[in-house]
Amino acid sequence: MTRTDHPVRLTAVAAPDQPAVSPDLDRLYRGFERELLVPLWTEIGDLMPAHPRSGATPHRWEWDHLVRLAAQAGELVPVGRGGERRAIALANPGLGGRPFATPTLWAAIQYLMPGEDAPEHRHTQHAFRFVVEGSGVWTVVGGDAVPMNRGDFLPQAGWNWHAHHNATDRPMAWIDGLDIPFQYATEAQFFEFGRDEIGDAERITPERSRSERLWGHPGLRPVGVGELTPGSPLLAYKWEHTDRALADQLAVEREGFGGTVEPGHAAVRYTDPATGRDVLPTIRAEMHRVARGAETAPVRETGSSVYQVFDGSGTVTVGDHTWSVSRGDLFVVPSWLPFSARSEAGTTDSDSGSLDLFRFSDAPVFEALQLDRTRKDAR
Ligand code: GTQ
Ligand code: FE2
Repeated sequence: MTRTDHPVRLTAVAAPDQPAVSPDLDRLYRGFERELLVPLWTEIGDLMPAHPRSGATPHRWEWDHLVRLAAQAGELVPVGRGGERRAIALANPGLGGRPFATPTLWAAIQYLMPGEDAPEHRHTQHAFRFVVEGSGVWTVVGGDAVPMNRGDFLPQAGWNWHAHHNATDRPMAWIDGLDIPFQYATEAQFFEFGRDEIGDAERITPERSRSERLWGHPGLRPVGVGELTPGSPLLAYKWEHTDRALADQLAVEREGFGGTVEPGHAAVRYTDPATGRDVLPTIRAEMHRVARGAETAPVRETGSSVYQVFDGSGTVTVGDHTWSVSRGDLFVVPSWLPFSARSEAGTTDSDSGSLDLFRFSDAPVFEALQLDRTRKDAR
């Protein structure tokens, strides 16, 4: 934009004790425009609101629709160098068509056809994969092949080389979460291409990655491992552990010893086994279980979240929006809007009736900047 474009456009406004916009006042505003100046008094309500007013809108995406479109993309759009990934991002309707689920978070469905590879690259953006259904893809992070199965959470901190390969004869879908919108605002991103083909030594399909064999034993830190890079050194958090942690938490609560967030609401946070902190510098991830017939109290928090229903069905409320949700559905909770969830008794005998919600958020950023606030609303 050149200096002569005068991108500042102002409407003269009379001050409260001034009857009207006088010619002098209008001249003052044209002067502001020419010099690229904007007075605080016309902007303060937007710039310094009494409480957060997110530009993002509560919205829900149905998994069936996402998978159907991703499968069509699988038939029509090749994956390879340049586009890098067959990933299709959730675009929040309040964010002007940008591929941003919230002002800070990217959420996408990624799809790989049988035998396909997504080429190696690295970037400063922090990322994770979460698998709601299917199996058969290995993500190769720094040469370590990590299997992906239903319920697994796979963090992958920025600047690690990574590629994905589908070793089976079936397509696979999963979701990616990244801090792309946050890093876009920081203007501090870097990106590099890696090898066009990963080595045969990495196109292997181990049941457990090196990282899991070193770091996947509760409370046991490998003594011989040297200096660590940012983010969790554990590259996969297996569903069997998450599931057992939630079931045990609810059982301890039922025995009268507490341990849950609130009655009938168990939750675990994925943490870095080396530090006990969040798995990624900018992203927090959790799994919540709302037991059969239980309901969570409405909570407001600064910062935004994306949820995916992992299992069960129920009703979720975000601000003025209420949706029925079931397996795979995604929805967003913008900053400072109250969120609550209720499980619905399952329709089959085998269904436990609980609602399992995978959640990721930008909380580590807000905590680091001391901008985190939480308020429990009265029901
Ligand atoms: O799988 O490496 O959804 O780099 C967006 C950017 C996935 C990935 C996304 C990425 C990736
Ligand atoms: Fe990537």
